[in-house]
Amino acid sequence: MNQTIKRRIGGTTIVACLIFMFIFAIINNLPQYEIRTSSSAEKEILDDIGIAILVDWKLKKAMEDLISGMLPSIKHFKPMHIVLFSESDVSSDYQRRVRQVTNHTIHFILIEFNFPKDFDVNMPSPVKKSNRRSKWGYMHMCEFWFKHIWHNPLTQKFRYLMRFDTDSCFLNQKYKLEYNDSLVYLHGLFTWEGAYITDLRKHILDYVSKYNIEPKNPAMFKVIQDNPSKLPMYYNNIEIVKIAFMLKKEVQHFTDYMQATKGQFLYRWGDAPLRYATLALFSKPTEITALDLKGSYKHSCNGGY
Ligand SMILES: Nc1nc2c(ncn2[C@@H]2O[C@H](COP(=O)(O)OP(=O)(O)O)[C@@H](O)[C@H]2O)c(=O)[nH]1
Ligand SMILES: [Mg+2]
Repeated sequence: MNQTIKRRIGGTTIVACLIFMFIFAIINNLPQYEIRTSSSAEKEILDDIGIAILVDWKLKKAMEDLISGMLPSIKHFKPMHIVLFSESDVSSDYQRRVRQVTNHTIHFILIEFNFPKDFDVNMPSPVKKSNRRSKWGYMHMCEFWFKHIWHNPLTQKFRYLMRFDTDSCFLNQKYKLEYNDSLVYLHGLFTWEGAYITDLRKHILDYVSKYNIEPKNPAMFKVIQDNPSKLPMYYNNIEIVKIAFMLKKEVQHFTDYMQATKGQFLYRWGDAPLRYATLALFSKPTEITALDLKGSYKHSCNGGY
């Protein structure tokens, strides 16, 4: 190659580089409309309220309860999105059967159940051995409803989430789906948890004093403070929750703190007493109300698992 050709190629490369840098600089300085459009599309709201159910597709009874009890019992609801979360795959036969019994839009979402870091899965489970349940399934389930559900991308496409369990059902069509924007939580019946609460109260109170929390709901918090041998909770096999509330920085901080104790796996802390504590600390009394179930809802409908 002679010198003239080499010089020409060198010159062409420099010009190409300059053009590339020029275009790159222009693109970088353009307002990011494209990006904004696509990210807001991802955050697109599917509906104001969605329904979430956790299902173990390996548990035949849970599937049958869902298909013959739960889903047919909410046929009278306005058309809604129902998200069926599971850590196990659902067969196409069950997908078909689920879609056949409901007029609502069904989403099958595969999730992962992970153990806390350095957790010894060979240690004895805090719950009695059951022929139906897996050794750690119940604890994963409780952690899912306490922590993971709120971070799922599909969950975040709704403003409110209504939880059901596979063994829940409506007995009639009296219940009217009613909530308003001022509410962060609509709850089921009040009760006490006396069994699976090892160190739970202590951790809640430690958190409050460590981080100088002033509970937003002093009356609810007093119930936690005043009862050393049991903890208050609302049955949350049915609940309506504002997702933005659960994702608030302070709520997530508390959630992460409690999760880091591994208490849900070590002692089977339920998501219900944890939910009550979350509401006692971070929601105002005016932001909570009872669901108006008036004898129209039942749990469990066909025996437990
Ligand atoms: N995917 C999955 N779902 C589960 C598991 N254990 C329970 N569930 C579901 O979680 C919900 C609550 O479980 P359930 O056994 O009714 O809890 P209980 O009412 O507190 O005894 C139901 O929808 C169950 O089908 C599990 O190991 N995996
Ligand atoms: Mg149940």
